[in-house]
Amino acid sequence: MSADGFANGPPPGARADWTIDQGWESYSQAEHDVWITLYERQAKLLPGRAADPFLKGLEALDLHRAGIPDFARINEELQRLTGWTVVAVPGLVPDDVFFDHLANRRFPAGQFVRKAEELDYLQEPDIFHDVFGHVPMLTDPVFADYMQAYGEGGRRALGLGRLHNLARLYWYTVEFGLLQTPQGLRIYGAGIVSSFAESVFALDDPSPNRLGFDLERVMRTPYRIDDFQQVYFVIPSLQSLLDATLQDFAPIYARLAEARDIPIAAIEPTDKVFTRGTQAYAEAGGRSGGKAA
Ligand code: HBI
Ligand code: FE
Repeated sequence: MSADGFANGPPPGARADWTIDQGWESYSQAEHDVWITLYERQAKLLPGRAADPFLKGLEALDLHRAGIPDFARINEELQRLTGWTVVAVPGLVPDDVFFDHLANRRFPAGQFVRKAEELDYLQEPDIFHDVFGHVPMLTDPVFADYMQAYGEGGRRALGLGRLHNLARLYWYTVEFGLLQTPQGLRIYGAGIVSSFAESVFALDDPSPNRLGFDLERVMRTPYRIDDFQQVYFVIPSLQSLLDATLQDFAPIYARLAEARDIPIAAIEPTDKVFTRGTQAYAEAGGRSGGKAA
């Protein structure tokens, strides 16, 4: 939604904090079937690809295969585990609203589900992206703390005009992050784990760079919103991600104000390189023209 889409406050029927009732009983069987199709596909694909905290969260919340989960039900378990709750929103909400929810351990999830004909690509996060992609990681205490710290940092970044830097941190961790494990790289980012094709591309394709996570470096790196990422950043542990947010960002923001962006496909001399990508997919035109290997 464009920025002015937020100019006149929450849409009709939404509360001042942009939340709405999920209205679980009003989902049609066709909508439940879309969830089941997406769920079954990912549930088969992800063991051995998704990070353990994600798979454990999926089990703990029993995002069962019988259809779209009722937020009231999953919130009982989620609240008990980490104090988080999922709240329904009509779609993207303004940054300040978004950060305020996260800072209060409320995850705003789209209430709508994608159409059967847009199974593999949609512009705005729907309930599958948000609830299947994001919510299982919120059962992990360390990641739950990270997401709240992100919300608090977001409010500060807004005030300092550094939102675009912080949005990159969110993008390359919460949405498209990879975790290093003794068994190899595993996915924890919601944008990957909720996507059939990117769950394969992000780990297996020789095209993207895979680089060690560094907070300041990530904040200087633009990202793709319309196609697979050209670079993925790898963290050694969820704790290291939380630790990175517990430092004072003011000196970082001061240096960022003087630093140039790093070209999206570039590898810096200081980067820890897991994969030096070919960029073949992006150079062949990506989703429109390119084929994953
Ligand atoms: N709103 N519902 C919703 N979901 C998001 O992921 C979201 C948002 N508003 C703003 C936003 N994300 C990003 O701009 C921030 O992460 C920076
Ligand atoms: Fe998301």
